[in-house]
Amino acid sequence: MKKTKIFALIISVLMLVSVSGINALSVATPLNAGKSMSTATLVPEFNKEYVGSLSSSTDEAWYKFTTEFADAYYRVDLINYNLPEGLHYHQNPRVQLLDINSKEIAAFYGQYGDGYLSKKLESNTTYFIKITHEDVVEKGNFEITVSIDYDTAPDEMEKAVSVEINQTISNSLNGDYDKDWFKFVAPVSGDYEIVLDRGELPEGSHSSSRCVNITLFDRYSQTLATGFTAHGNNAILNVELEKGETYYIEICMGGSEYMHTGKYAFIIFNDNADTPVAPPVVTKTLSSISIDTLPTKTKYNIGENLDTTGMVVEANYSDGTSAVITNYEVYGFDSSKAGTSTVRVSYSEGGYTKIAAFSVVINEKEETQEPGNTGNSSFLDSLADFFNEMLEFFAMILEFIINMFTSLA
Ligand SMILES: [Ca+2]
Ligand SMILES: [Ca+2]
Repeated sequence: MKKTKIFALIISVLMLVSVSGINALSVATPLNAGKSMSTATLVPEFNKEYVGSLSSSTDEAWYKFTTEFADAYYRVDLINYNLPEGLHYHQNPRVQLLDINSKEIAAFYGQYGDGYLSKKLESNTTYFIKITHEDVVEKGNFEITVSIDYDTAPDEMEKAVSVEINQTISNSLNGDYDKDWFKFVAPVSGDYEIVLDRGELPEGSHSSSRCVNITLFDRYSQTLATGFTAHGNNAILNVELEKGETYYIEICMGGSEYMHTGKYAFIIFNDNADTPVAPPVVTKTLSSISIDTLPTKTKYNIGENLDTTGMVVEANYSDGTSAVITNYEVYGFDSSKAGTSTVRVSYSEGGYTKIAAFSVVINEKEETQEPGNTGNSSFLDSLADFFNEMLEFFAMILEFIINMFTSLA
């Protein structure tokens, strides 16, 4: 091989390495951790991957985040990039979730390096994440993500959400002993079959403590039937129900696997039921949301309220279709200080929640400038401010003189 060819080869390999390096970086954003609770680094965005590091066995990586909604599960995921990992707990990274009083809310040692926790947390509260590793001798990286999952099925029987029979109902278990309660009224007397598909949840083995559990109750909380999904099979309950009676379904993970999160689906069958024919099983799921048109107002003064007039939000689905949505939630707007405020738009459908964001500018003073007119704006602004102040000053002197003459007269 000629020397030039070898050089060309080396250069292409180097280019390939650097390009893949850039790709890897574009997925997760570096975010240096604080070294103590008081210097904990704020996780800027939920559902986004950040990369931090540990450099010794006494090193501590501290992050913090503030919750927004009640009835939301906050999940902390850790992926070990190149820290030591092994069979024993001390050979893996340790992740602790603490409240402001240093009380541990939940914790895990990454199994073979990786792991997660999911907890239903108080709304509008700051929590801390502490990451340590007993076996680190040189600097290594990890990836951390804090994400939100909404629990759309209540945890208590009394609040059970109503569902129809002969229709597929999809929802998700969100970890942390999540229980999902549903209720239905039997339209006819007779035999019913309730089928639970574990969906994304773990397969489990013969013991119900390791599986997705389903239980049917009558309105007196008496258990009528119970089942669990094992060895990849659906859980099937066969029961005889009475017309007009209300029945309750509880779905949860078995005790030893309570932290698992994922989607499931179930259906309550009755062939003779006088209800609409079941629609085809929906296979499309919400994959993202996008802000199609930004709100007309993008600049605010301190203290002003958010105005989303003109905003168009679209939901995008796994089958490539999309639809304009209006029942989304907007949060995160803060006009208490000047600068840029990130406004988030959140939308849930079929157990999936997706978030999009846009930024607005919060101005220190009243802005008279037309939107889109940039250029020498800051110079013009200060000139306008200067003249305004001059006018105010002359008005003050005039008022003083008038007052003086009035009092003399
Ligand atoms: Ca749930
Ligand atoms: Ca629930």
